[in-house]
Amino acid sequence: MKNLKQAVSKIINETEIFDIHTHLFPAEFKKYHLSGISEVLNYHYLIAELFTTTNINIKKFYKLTNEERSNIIWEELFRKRTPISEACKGVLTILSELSIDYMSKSFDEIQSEYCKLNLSDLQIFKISKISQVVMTNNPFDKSEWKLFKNKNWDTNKYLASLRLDDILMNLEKCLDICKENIDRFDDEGDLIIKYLDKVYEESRPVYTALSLNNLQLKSFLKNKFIPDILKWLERKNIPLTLLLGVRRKVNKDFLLAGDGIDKIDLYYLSEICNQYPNNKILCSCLSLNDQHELTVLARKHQNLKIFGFWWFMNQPSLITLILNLRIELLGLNFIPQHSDARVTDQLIYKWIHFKTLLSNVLFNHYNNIQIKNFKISENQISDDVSKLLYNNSQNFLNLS
Ligand code: FIX
Ligand code: ZN
Repeated sequence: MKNLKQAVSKIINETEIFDIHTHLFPAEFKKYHLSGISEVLNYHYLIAELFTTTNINIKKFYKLTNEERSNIIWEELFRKRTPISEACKGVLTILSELSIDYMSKSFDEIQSEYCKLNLSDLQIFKISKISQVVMTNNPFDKSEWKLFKNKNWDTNKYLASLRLDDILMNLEKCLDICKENIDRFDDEGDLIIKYLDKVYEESRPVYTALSLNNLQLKSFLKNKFIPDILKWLERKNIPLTLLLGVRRKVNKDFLLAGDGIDKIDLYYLSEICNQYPNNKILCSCLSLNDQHELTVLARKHQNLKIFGFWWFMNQPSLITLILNLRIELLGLNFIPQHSDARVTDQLIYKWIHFKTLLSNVLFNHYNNIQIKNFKISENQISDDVSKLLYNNSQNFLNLS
């Protein structure tokens, strides 16, 4: 095919996206929905960069309003220094996509121009070609769970997922919440399952997720509640999503910006896949060290699907390297990216950055098979890209 490069890039830009892991909430859920330039600058990736680049007093910084914080971040990272990190470039991508000429303006001017655009979440979905996002919903956070009492938002655009980290981290609190909602139960295991049944009915989640450090991963199969939870997931036919390799509070003063990477042993992931062959497992690992083994495991377990470039992995140099590795070992049988967006506007940059990398990587692979006389058509490229950005997720979540 002539113009293969342009064809791949055009198809990628026109393909609808299913974003399988975000921390977004619909605009109707006002207290939790984040949008706008001030929130974009208050991203914990940029806050960590600010803390380690300057000598700013962390406690004082956290006492400031979001407005004041975003002003400082803009001044320190975008004006006094060259905004060259991936998180900074993300902000520049958003501003340039929205045609805001930030170089010649003060931060106040940038903000007021941004505000005037009055972008809604659905407009941002449209700009970014996002058709659906999966939220992260904690059924043990009473205030956040009110979302499902309202149900005044588009449940086809914002799908739910149940985040169960609290069962491992704060069991007593979880049991109290279960008891407030469930009158009759046999034992604690039965209580948790009955509560999961209740929140399932309320939210219709597309998967259940847990983020684990190494110790939690190692002891996962020994946890007395896990066999019942896995049986429950099998009955509901929804995957267990494992986000592996986080070490929470490496620097606790940094708060949300203070989490780091743990060293994990993926032998235990393989054991979960072996012992529960009827459960579907979605997995993303935080450290570069684990990517090769994770990819090999996805070749060995039919019930395991890799997704995304999570957090510290979401760097262009690493994405290119590991995307190639995944294609080399798995073909197109993985879910290449999720945004992890917390602020709706971040969808713009997260997906533009990824699509540029995907386009280059796919072009090289198609070019390579063309040299071997394989005739690739635009339709076939379109099918491939749809698998990567949409269908692989939909199929694994049983939505299609
Ligand atoms: O645990 C998670 O789902 C993480 O993605 C987040 O909690 C993390 O803070 C984040 O925003 C990473 O992108
Ligand atoms: Zn996340």
